[in-house]
Amino acid sequence: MLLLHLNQTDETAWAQRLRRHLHEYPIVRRGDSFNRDDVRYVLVWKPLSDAFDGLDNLKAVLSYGAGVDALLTHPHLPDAPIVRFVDPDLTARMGDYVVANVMMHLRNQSAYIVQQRARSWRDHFPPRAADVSVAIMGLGELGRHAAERLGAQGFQVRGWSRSPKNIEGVVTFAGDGELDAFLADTDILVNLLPLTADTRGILRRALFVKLRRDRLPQGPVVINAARGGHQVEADLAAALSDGTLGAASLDVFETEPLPGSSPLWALENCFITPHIAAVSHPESGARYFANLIRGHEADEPLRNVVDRARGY
Ligand code: NDP
Ligand code: OXD
Repeated sequence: MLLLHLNQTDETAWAQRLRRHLHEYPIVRRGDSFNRDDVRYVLVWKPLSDAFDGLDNLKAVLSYGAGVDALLTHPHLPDAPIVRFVDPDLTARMGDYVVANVMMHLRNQSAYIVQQRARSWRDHFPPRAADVSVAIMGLGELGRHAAERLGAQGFQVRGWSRSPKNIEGVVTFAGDGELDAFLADTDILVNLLPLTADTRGILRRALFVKLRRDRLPQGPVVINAARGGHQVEADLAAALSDGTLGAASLDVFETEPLPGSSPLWALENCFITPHIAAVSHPESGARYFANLIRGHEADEPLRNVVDRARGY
Protein backbone atom coordinates (compact mmCIF):
# COMPACT_ATOMS: atom_id res chain seq x y z
CA MET A 1 0.00 0.00 0.00
CA LEU A 2 1.14 3.54 -0.85
CA LEU A 3 0.18 6.38 1.51
CA LEU A 4 0.19 9.97 0.21
CA HIS A 5 1.20 12.71 2.65
CA LEU A 6 1.64 15.71 0.36
CA ASN A 7 1.25 19.07 2.04
CA GLN A 8 0.94 22.33 0.09
CA THR A 9 0.60 20.44 -3.21
CA ASP A 10 -2.30 19.27 -5.35
CA GLU A 11 -2.49 15.87 -3.64
CA THR A 12 -5.72 15.02 -5.48
CA ALA A 13 -3.99 15.35 -8.86
CA TRP A 14 -1.16 13.12 -7.63
CA ALA A 15 -3.60 10.50 -6.30
CA GLN A 16 -5.50 10.41 -9.62
CA ARG A 17 -2.33 10.09 -11.70
CA LEU A 18 -0.78 7.48 -9.40
CA ARG A 19 -3.96 5.37 -9.50
CA ARG A 20 -3.82 5.47 -13.29
CA HIS A 21 -0.21 4.28 -13.31
CA LEU A 22 -0.36 1.78 -10.45
CA HIS A 23 -3.70 0.19 -11.46
CA GLU A 24 -4.74 -2.27 -8.73
CA TYR A 25 -1.95 -1.35 -6.27
CA PRO A 26 -3.68 0.18 -3.20
CA ILE A 27 -3.18 3.93 -2.70
CA VAL A 28 -4.55 5.76 0.34
CA ARG A 29 -4.66 9.35 1.56
CA ARG A 30 -4.50 10.57 5.12
CA GLY A 31 -8.27 10.95 5.58
CA ASP A 32 -8.99 7.42 4.36
CA SER A 33 -9.64 4.45 6.60
CA PHE A 34 -6.74 1.96 6.34
CA ASN A 35 -4.43 -0.15 8.47
CA ARG A 36 -1.08 1.65 8.96
CA ASP A 37 0.67 -1.75 9.19
CA ASP A 38 -0.17 -2.28 5.51
CA VAL A 39 1.69 0.83 4.32
CA ARG A 40 4.87 -0.12 2.43
CA TYR A 41 5.63 3.24 0.79
CA VAL A 42 4.85 6.78 1.89
CA LEU A 43 5.14 9.67 -0.57
CA VAL A 44 5.81 12.87 1.36
CA TRP A 45 6.23 16.61 1.01
CA LYS A 46 6.51 18.85 4.08
CA PRO A 47 5.50 15.95 6.36
CA LEU A 48 3.75 16.87 9.62
CA SER A 49 5.31 15.66 12.86
CA ASP A 50 3.02 12.59 13.04
CA ALA A 51 3.50 11.67 9.36
CA PHE A 52 5.38 8.45 10.06
CA ASP A 53 3.61 7.38 13.27
CA GLY A 54 2.59 3.71 13.16
CA LEU A 55 4.26 3.09 9.78
CA ASP A 56 6.30 0.16 11.03
CA ASN A 57 6.50 -1.83 7.80
CA LEU A 58 7.87 0.78 5.41
CA LYS A 59 10.05 -0.37 2.52
CA ALA A 60 10.87 3.20 1.45
CA VAL A 61 10.10 6.86 2.08
CA LEU A 62 9.50 8.61 -1.26
CA SER A 63 10.30 12.33 -1.50
CA TYR A 64 8.08 14.45 -3.77
CA GLY A 65 10.96 16.92 -3.87
CA ALA A 66 14.45 16.59 -5.29
CA GLY A 67 15.79 18.28 -2.16
CA VAL A 68 15.55 16.29 1.07
CA ASP A 69 17.10 18.70 3.59
CA ALA A 70 13.83 19.31 5.47
CA LEU A 71 12.86 15.63 5.38
CA LEU A 72 16.22 14.63 6.88
CA THR A 73 15.54 16.82 9.92
CA HIS A 74 12.11 15.28 10.60
CA PRO A 75 12.16 14.23 14.27
CA HIS A 76 10.53 10.86 13.59
CA LEU A 77 12.06 9.94 10.24
CA PRO A 78 11.99 6.14 9.98
CA ASP A 79 15.04 4.09 9.18
CA ALA A 80 13.77 3.05 5.71
CA PRO A 81 15.65 4.11 2.53
CA ILE A 82 14.71 7.57 1.23
CA VAL A 83 14.21 7.90 -2.52
CA ARG A 84 14.23 11.43 -3.93
CA PHE A 85 12.57 12.72 -7.07
CA VAL A 86 14.91 12.73 -10.08
CA ASP A 87 13.05 13.47 -13.26
CA PRO A 88 13.74 14.88 -16.74
CA ASP A 89 10.69 17.16 -16.56
CA LEU A 90 11.85 18.71 -13.27
CA THR A 91 15.40 18.99 -14.58
CA ALA A 92 14.26 20.72 -17.77
CA ARG A 93 12.09 23.17 -15.80
CA MET A 94 15.09 24.12 -13.66
CA GLY A 95 17.15 24.53 -16.83
CA ASP A 96 14.48 26.92 -18.14
CA TYR A 97 14.59 28.97 -14.93
CA VAL A 98 18.37 29.21 -14.98
CA VAL A 99 18.65 30.12 -18.66
CA ALA A 100 15.83 32.70 -18.38
CA ASN A 101 17.42 34.42 -15.39
CA VAL A 102 20.98 34.32 -16.73
CA MET A 103 19.77 35.86 -20.00
CA MET A 104 17.83 38.54 -18.15
CA HIS A 105 20.95 39.56 -16.24
CA LEU A 106 23.20 39.37 -19.30
CA ARG A 107 20.91 41.99 -20.87
CA ASN A 108 20.86 44.10 -17.64
CA GLN A 109 17.09 43.84 -17.28
CA SER A 110 17.01 45.41 -13.81
CA ALA A 111 18.34 48.67 -15.23
CA TYR A 112 15.65 48.73 -17.92
CA ILE A 113 12.87 48.01 -15.43
CA VAL A 114 13.94 51.04 -13.40
CA GLN A 115 14.30 53.16 -16.53
CA GLN A 116 10.88 52.17 -17.85
CA ARG A 117 9.25 53.36 -14.63
CA ALA A 118 11.08 56.68 -15.05
CA ARG A 119 10.25 56.83 -18.81
CA SER A 120 13.97 57.06 -19.40
CA TRP A 121 15.51 56.13 -22.79
CA ARG A 122 19.10 55.12 -22.17
CA ASP A 123 21.13 52.22 -23.53
CA HIS A 124 23.57 49.92 -21.76
CA PHE A 125 25.69 47.99 -24.17
CA PRO A 126 25.81 44.34 -22.93
CA PRO A 127 28.80 42.02 -23.30
CA ARG A 128 28.45 38.98 -25.56
CA ALA A 129 27.43 35.72 -23.87
CA ALA A 130 30.78 34.35 -25.05
CA ASP A 131 32.59 36.92 -22.87
CA VAL A 132 30.56 36.16 -19.74
CA SER A 133 31.36 33.39 -17.31
CA VAL A 134 28.47 31.62 -15.55
CA ALA A 135 29.47 29.42 -12.63
CA ILE A 136 27.24 26.69 -11.24
CA MET A 137 27.56 25.50 -7.66
CA GLY A 138 26.49 21.84 -7.65
CA LEU A 139 26.99 19.57 -10.66
CA GLY A 140 24.32 16.98 -9.88
CA GLU A 141 21.15 16.24 -11.81
CA LEU A 142 20.12 19.89 -12.04
CA GLY A 143 23.51 21.62 -12.17
CA ARG A 144 24.87 19.45 -14.97
CA HIS A 145 21.82 20.04 -17.13
CA ALA A 146 21.89 23.79 -16.48
CA ALA A 147 25.58 23.80 -17.42
CA GLU A 148 24.83 22.11 -20.74
CA ARG A 149 21.97 24.52 -21.49
CA LEU A 150 24.15 27.55 -20.73
CA GLY A 151 26.99 26.17 -22.83
CA ALA A 152 24.57 25.84 -25.74
CA GLN A 153 23.70 29.54 -25.27
CA GLY A 154 27.36 30.39 -25.78
CA PHE A 155 28.41 31.28 -22.22
CA GLN A 156 31.71 30.29 -20.66
CA VAL A 157 30.56 27.73 -18.08
CA ARG A 158 32.29 26.57 -14.94
CA GLY A 159 31.06 24.23 -12.25
CA TRP A 160 31.88 23.29 -8.67
CA SER A 161 31.09 20.04 -6.87
CA ARG A 162 32.30 17.99 -3.94
CA SER A 163 34.01 15.32 -6.03
CA PRO A 164 35.90 16.08 -9.29
CA LYS A 165 33.90 15.98 -12.53
CA ASN A 166 34.77 15.84 -16.20
CA ILE A 167 32.04 17.52 -18.26
CA GLU A 168 32.66 18.53 -21.85
CA GLY A 169 32.64 22.29 -22.30
CA VAL A 170 32.63 23.01 -18.55
CA VAL A 171 35.67 24.11 -16.52
CA THR A 172 35.24 22.13 -13.31
CA PHE A 173 36.45 22.67 -9.74
CA ALA A 174 36.01 20.46 -6.70
CA GLY A 175 36.04 20.83 -2.95
CA ASP A 176 36.60 23.76 -0.61
CA GLY A 177 40.22 24.06 -1.72
CA GLU A 178 39.15 25.07 -5.25
CA LEU A 179 36.23 27.32 -4.31
CA ASP A 180 38.16 30.59 -4.61
CA ALA A 181 39.56 29.63 -8.02
CA PHE A 182 36.01 28.76 -9.11
CA LEU A 183 34.64 32.13 -7.95
CA ALA A 184 37.40 34.24 -9.50
CA ASP A 185 36.46 35.14 -13.11
CA THR A 186 32.79 34.42 -12.34
CA ASP A 187 30.24 37.00 -13.52
CA ILE A 188 27.01 35.16 -12.78
CA LEU A 189 26.89 32.62 -9.94
CA VAL A 190 24.09 30.01 -9.95
CA ASN A 191 23.45 27.97 -6.83
CA LEU A 192 22.14 24.43 -7.31
CA LEU A 193 23.65 22.80 -4.24
CA PRO A 194 21.76 20.65 -1.75
CA LEU A 195 21.35 22.23 1.68
CA THR A 196 23.68 20.44 4.10
CA ALA A 197 25.75 21.39 7.13
CA ASP A 198 28.61 22.20 4.71
CA THR A 199 26.61 24.40 2.35
CA ARG A 200 24.35 26.32 4.77
CA GLY A 201 24.99 30.07 4.55
CA ILE A 202 27.46 29.71 1.67
CA LEU A 203 25.96 32.70 -0.19
CA ARG A 204 27.29 35.43 2.06
CA ARG A 205 29.32 38.64 1.78
CA ALA A 206 32.69 36.87 2.08
CA LEU A 207 31.80 34.93 -1.08
CA PHE A 208 30.19 37.83 -2.98
CA VAL A 209 33.39 39.91 -2.82
CA LYS A 210 35.30 37.17 -4.64
CA LEU A 211 33.22 37.42 -7.84
CA ARG A 212 34.52 39.25 -10.93
CA ARG A 213 33.45 42.90 -11.00
CA ASP A 214 34.45 44.29 -14.37
CA ARG A 215 32.59 42.28 -16.99
CA LEU A 216 28.87 42.96 -16.48
CA PRO A 217 28.06 46.70 -16.34
CA GLN A 218 25.85 46.22 -13.28
CA GLY A 219 28.42 44.06 -11.44
CA PRO A 220 28.33 40.38 -10.46
CA VAL A 221 25.04 38.52 -10.17
CA VAL A 222 23.84 35.74 -7.86
CA ILE A 223 21.02 33.33 -8.76
CA ASN A 224 19.77 31.02 -6.02
CA ALA A 225 17.32 28.31 -7.05
CA ALA A 226 18.30 25.73 -4.42
CA ARG A 227 17.39 26.50 -0.81
CA GLY A 228 16.91 29.64 1.28
CA GLY A 229 19.23 28.22 3.93
CA HIS A 230 22.12 28.70 1.49
CA GLN A 231 21.82 32.48 1.62
CA VAL A 232 22.44 35.04 4.34
CA GLU A 233 19.65 37.43 3.42
CA ALA A 234 20.99 40.36 5.41
CA ASP A 235 24.27 40.07 3.46
CA LEU A 236 22.39 39.79 0.16
CA ALA A 237 20.27 42.87 0.85
CA ALA A 238 23.35 44.87 1.87
CA ALA A 239 25.41 43.67 -1.11
CA LEU A 240 22.61 44.49 -3.57
CA SER A 241 22.26 47.95 -2.02
CA ASP A 242 25.94 48.90 -1.84
CA GLY A 243 26.93 47.61 -5.30
CA THR A 244 28.90 44.56 -4.16
CA LEU A 245 26.35 42.65 -6.24
CA GLY A 246 24.77 44.08 -9.36
CA ALA A 247 21.62 41.99 -9.18
CA ALA A 248 20.15 38.74 -7.89
CA SER A 249 17.42 36.27 -8.77
CA LEU A 250 16.09 34.45 -5.72
CA ASP A 251 13.57 31.62 -5.86
CA VAL A 252 14.07 30.40 -2.29
CA PHE A 253 14.26 32.12 1.10
CA GLU A 254 15.29 31.60 4.71
CA THR A 255 11.58 31.84 5.60
CA GLU A 256 8.93 30.95 3.02
CA PRO A 257 6.70 32.70 2.16
CA LEU A 258 9.19 35.60 2.25
CA PRO A 259 7.88 37.92 5.00
CA GLY A 260 6.50 41.28 3.89
CA SER A 261 9.08 42.95 6.14
CA SER A 262 12.06 41.61 4.13
CA PRO A 263 14.14 44.41 2.58
CA LEU A 264 14.62 42.18 -0.49
CA TRP A 265 11.10 42.95 -1.76
CA ALA A 266 11.89 46.61 -2.32
CA LEU A 267 15.22 46.18 -4.12
CA GLU A 268 14.85 46.89 -7.83
CA ASN A 269 17.86 44.70 -8.65
CA CYS A 270 16.44 41.68 -6.81
CA PHE A 271 14.11 39.38 -8.77
CA ILE A 272 11.91 37.32 -6.48
CA THR A 273 9.91 34.20 -7.36
CA PRO A 274 7.94 32.06 -4.85
CA HIS A 275 9.92 28.78 -4.94
CA ILE A 276 8.68 27.81 -8.40
CA ALA A 277 11.95 27.29 -10.29
CA ALA A 278 11.13 23.60 -10.79
CA VAL A 279 7.90 22.23 -9.37
CA SER A 280 7.35 18.45 -9.35
CA HIS A 281 4.75 17.67 -12.02
CA PRO A 282 2.03 15.13 -11.07
CA GLU A 283 2.12 13.26 -14.40
CA SER A 284 5.87 12.70 -14.60
CA GLY A 285 5.97 12.26 -10.82
CA ALA A 286 3.30 9.56 -10.90
CA ARG A 287 5.15 7.77 -13.69
CA TYR A 288 8.44 7.90 -11.77
CA PHE A 289 7.08 6.73 -8.42
CA ALA A 290 4.79 4.09 -9.97
CA ASN A 291 7.75 2.58 -11.87
CA LEU A 292 9.81 2.68 -8.75
CA ILE A 293 7.19 0.89 -6.64
CA ARG A 294 6.45 -1.70 -9.33
CA GLY A 295 10.18 -2.36 -9.77
CA HIS A 296 10.85 -2.61 -6.06
CA GLU A 297 7.89 -4.96 -5.55
CA ALA A 298 9.55 -7.13 -8.23
CA ASP A 299 12.80 -7.12 -6.20
CA GLU A 300 14.60 -4.50 -8.30
CA PRO A 301 16.92 -2.23 -6.31
CA LEU A 302 15.75 1.30 -5.48
CA ARG A 303 17.27 4.17 -7.50
CA ASN A 304 18.18 7.68 -6.35
CA VAL A 305 18.48 6.71 -2.73
CA VAL A 306 19.60 9.53 -0.44
CA ASP A 307 22.89 9.14 1.37
CA ARG A 308 21.91 10.19 4.89
CA ALA A 309 25.49 10.66 6.05
CA ARG A 310 26.26 13.03 3.15
CA GLY A 311 22.91 14.79 3.58
CA TYR A 312 21.81 14.60 -0.06
P1 NDP B 1 22.18 16.33 -6.63
O1 NDP B 1 22.27 15.61 -5.36
O2 NDP B 1 21.98 15.57 -7.89
O3 NDP B 1 23.51 17.20 -6.84
C1 NDP B 1 24.11 17.91 -5.82
C2 NDP B 1 25.44 18.49 -6.31
O4 NDP B 1 25.96 19.34 -5.30
C3 NDP B 1 26.50 17.40 -6.57
O5 NDP B 1 27.25 17.73 -7.71
C4 NDP B 1 27.36 17.47 -5.31
O6 NDP B 1 28.70 17.08 -5.49
C5 NDP B 1 27.30 18.96 -5.01
N1 NDP B 1 27.64 19.22 -3.61
C6 NDP B 1 27.03 18.76 -2.50
N2 NDP B 1 27.66 19.20 -1.39
C7 NDP B 1 28.69 19.96 -1.82
C8 NDP B 1 29.72 20.67 -1.16
N3 NDP B 1 29.82 20.69 0.17
N4 NDP B 1 30.62 21.32 -1.91
C9 NDP B 1 30.56 21.29 -3.27
N5 NDP B 1 29.60 20.63 -3.96
C10 NDP B 1 28.68 19.97 -3.24
O7 NDP B 1 21.05 17.43 -6.47
P2 NDP B 1 20.07 18.04 -7.59
O8 NDP B 1 20.89 18.61 -8.67
O9 NDP B 1 19.03 17.05 -7.95
O10 NDP B 1 19.34 19.20 -6.76
C11 NDP B 1 20.05 20.25 -6.14
C12 NDP B 1 19.15 21.03 -5.20
O11 NDP B 1 18.23 21.83 -5.94
C13 NDP B 1 18.23 20.18 -4.32
O12 NDP B 1 18.91 19.67 -3.21
C14 NDP B 1 17.15 21.18 -3.92
O13 NDP B 1 17.51 21.81 -2.72
C15 NDP B 1 17.17 22.21 -5.06
N6 NDP B 1 15.90 22.21 -5.81
C16 NDP B 1 15.18 23.38 -5.87
C17 NDP B 1 14.02 23.45 -6.60
C18 NDP B 1 13.27 24.73 -6.74
O14 NDP B 1 12.16 24.73 -7.29
N7 NDP B 1 13.79 25.85 -6.28
C19 NDP B 1 13.49 22.27 -7.30
C20 NDP B 1 14.33 21.11 -7.17
C21 NDP B 1 15.49 21.09 -6.44
P3 NDP B 1 29.07 15.57 -5.89
O15 NDP B 1 28.61 15.42 -7.33
O16 NDP B 1 30.55 15.54 -5.78
O17 NDP B 1 28.33 14.68 -4.96
C1 OXD C 1 12.43 20.31 -4.63
C2 OXD C 1 11.77 21.61 -4.59
O1 OXD C 1 13.32 20.05 -3.82
O2 OXD C 1 10.72 21.78 -5.26
O3 OXD C 1 12.06 19.49 -5.50
O4 OXD C 1 12.25 22.52 -3.92
